[in-house]
Amino acid sequence: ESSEKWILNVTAQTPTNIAVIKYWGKRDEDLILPINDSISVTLDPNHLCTTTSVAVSPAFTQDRMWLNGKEVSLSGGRYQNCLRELRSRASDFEDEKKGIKITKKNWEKLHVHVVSYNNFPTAAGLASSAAGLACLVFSLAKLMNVKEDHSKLSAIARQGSGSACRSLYGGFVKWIMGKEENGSDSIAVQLADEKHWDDLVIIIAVVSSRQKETSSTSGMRDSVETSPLIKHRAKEVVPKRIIEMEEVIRKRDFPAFARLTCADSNQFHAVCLDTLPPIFYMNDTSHRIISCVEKWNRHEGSPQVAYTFDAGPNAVLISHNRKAATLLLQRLLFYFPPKSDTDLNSYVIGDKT
Ligand code: 2P0
Repeated sequence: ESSEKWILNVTAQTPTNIAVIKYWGKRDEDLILPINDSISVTLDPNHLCTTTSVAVSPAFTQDRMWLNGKEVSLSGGRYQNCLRELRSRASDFEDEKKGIKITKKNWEKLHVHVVSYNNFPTAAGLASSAAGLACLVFSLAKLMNVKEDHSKLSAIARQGSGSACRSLYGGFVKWIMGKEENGSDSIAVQLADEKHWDDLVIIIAVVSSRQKETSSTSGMRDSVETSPLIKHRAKEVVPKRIIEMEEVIRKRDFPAFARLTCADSNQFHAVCLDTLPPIFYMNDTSHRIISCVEKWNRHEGSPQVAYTFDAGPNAVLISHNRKAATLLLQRLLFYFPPKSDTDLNSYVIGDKT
């Protein structure tokens, strides 16, 4: 009948986040519960973000999703966990004008379609799961009229991908590891909003556009099973760094922020090397960028730029302000000169191709 020919949709946009105190290692693989707290900064939504549209209609016969124009399967456990958690919290919805009425019970039977785009090349190996899963959970929650606050939604996004829970807030965000076995207290909280420290400028140096060889999920599983260093890190090092980092962010103390951020990135990669078999996420170009920034920071007397590397060779460079960012770009272009015919918008520092 005509009254059943409706479609209801919601579109949302979510930026990715970059950890300055890293998450690496789970204590529960299914619920995605980490072995330590982490802190991240959420990027400006105009860059590195995911746009997701979700729709529901009685005409849909199954849940389906398209990522960057290609259909992907929603049958994986992580997607299913998120969908189940959201459906169980859905509320009644009514739009009299359009003749749409969905009761709480109907949500269990109705199917959704999801269309998601990253505004950056997924192949560049830049964190895409964080923005993607956060956006999926947020847009579905809006569509299904889920009446939960951001922290509850973060616990659902966490079950899609750990780092995704931190993308539900802007500014600086802490993912609290929590104590509960069911994960109910493993949530993200905002430490400071996006206006608190808005003179920071983040530059991402794409070192290689190739896909990483070891996924974060399997890499951190191997680290938890084999690295002696990861235990020391999670128990002794990170808890102190979290307290220090919160204070440093509150005070906007850039030199201390840079020292902590660089040290934590380096320890995360040391844990990777301490894993059996060792995991190499950084390459020679990454190492050259570190040396370049370290030398410059020493020369300046107090750090002007912080570097941090995730599960790949690309450098995330956080500059104190626009002036430091301009000087940093000059240095990068000097040390890693592009070929004369390079399009600077897609210029990759280290690819030999
Ligand atoms: C982070 N990373 O804190 C750390 C630093 C990579 C290095 O979170 O298995 O894709 O989906 O929970 O979230 C990447 O791990 O892994 C990550 P899952 P995820 O940002």
